[in-house]
Amino acid sequence: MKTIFSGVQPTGTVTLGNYIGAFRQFTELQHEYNCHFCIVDQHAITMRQDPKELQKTIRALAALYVASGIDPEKAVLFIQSEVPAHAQAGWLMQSISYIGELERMTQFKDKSDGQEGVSSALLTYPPLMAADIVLYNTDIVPVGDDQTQHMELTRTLAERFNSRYGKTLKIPEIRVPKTGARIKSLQEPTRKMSKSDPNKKATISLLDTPKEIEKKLKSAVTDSEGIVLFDETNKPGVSNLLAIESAMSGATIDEVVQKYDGLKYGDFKAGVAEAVISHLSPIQENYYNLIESAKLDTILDEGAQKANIVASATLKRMENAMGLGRKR
Ligand code: ATP
Ligand code: LTN
Repeated sequence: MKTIFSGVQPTGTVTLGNYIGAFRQFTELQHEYNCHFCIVDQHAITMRQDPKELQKTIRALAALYVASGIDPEKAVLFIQSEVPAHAQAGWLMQSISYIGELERMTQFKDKSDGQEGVSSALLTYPPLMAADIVLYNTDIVPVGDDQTQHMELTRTLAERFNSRYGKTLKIPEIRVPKTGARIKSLQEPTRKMSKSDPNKKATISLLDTPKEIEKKLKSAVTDSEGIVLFDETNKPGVSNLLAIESAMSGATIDEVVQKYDGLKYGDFKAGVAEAVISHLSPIQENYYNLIESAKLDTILDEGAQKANIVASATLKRMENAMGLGRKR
């Protein structure tokens, strides 16, 4: 059976973009693959976080993974910082990364642009991500398409490791969803919807109430044409809403376009809101049942234990290959 690894940062409430680009794939894949899903809290601290808030966000993210359909009997769900091999292997991957290639990462450029006191961990984020992935002998990494560049670097680093130290690591492949790989901001539909966007009107969170969802979609930026058509270049706002409804209802984009043929944007937005609300309501119900439960802790404890076994074995192989410590 092939192995899957993916991670989501606990940096805010999971958005519809994360759900459509990542979570939705995870729940489908868990039936066919040996899956590992991680709450990458060590990645989150590459930007400044409030410790109390971070702890809450980690738990909420864990609950949302399970509420969206991750079955702990089928997939290993765990918190990155509870498996020490990640930080250790991250250091090893840093030692084979070049500063120049890290500085070229667009996520680094975007997140450091205009900031004072940029953390050095923001620069060395990709070798940690590469470590996350190779530790589980991962074949496939399901992510949204904003992670393409990081995945290319992950492959480069794994190949570099193997060519320097002998074949030790598996070279992973990226998997992006056919539709919904990049859900856009509701306010600036040329930018991606992002958990950490300070403008709350731009994102729909998985925990938004029906009223909030209706309101945000009503004020979503579209265009002045008044025709519901899929054209990402000329009609990014409308196309984004079409992609959202298609992901929520399971209908194809063409079917959704047909549904709104001849209708006004007001009706279109109300229809999209209805599709989002009915898709999210069972997830929200599961979430509120789980968030305070001891069951969630058991899932995370067991997940960390299982992850530790695989990850520490790979770490040992990496250290041996590099000649660290004494031969074991
Ligand atoms: P942040 O705002 O803190 O950078 P984020 O919203 O970009 O967070 P991540 O934790 O970086 O979210 O990503 C989690 C997963 O969601 C990744 O697989 C990523 O590719 C995917 N993803 C993030 N944003 C979108 C989006 N707008 N559309 C589709 N997939 C997305
Ligand atoms: N960089 C990713 C989060 C992430 C990840 C990973 C995704 C960290 N480690 C390993 C897949 C596999 C992001 O910003 N979305």
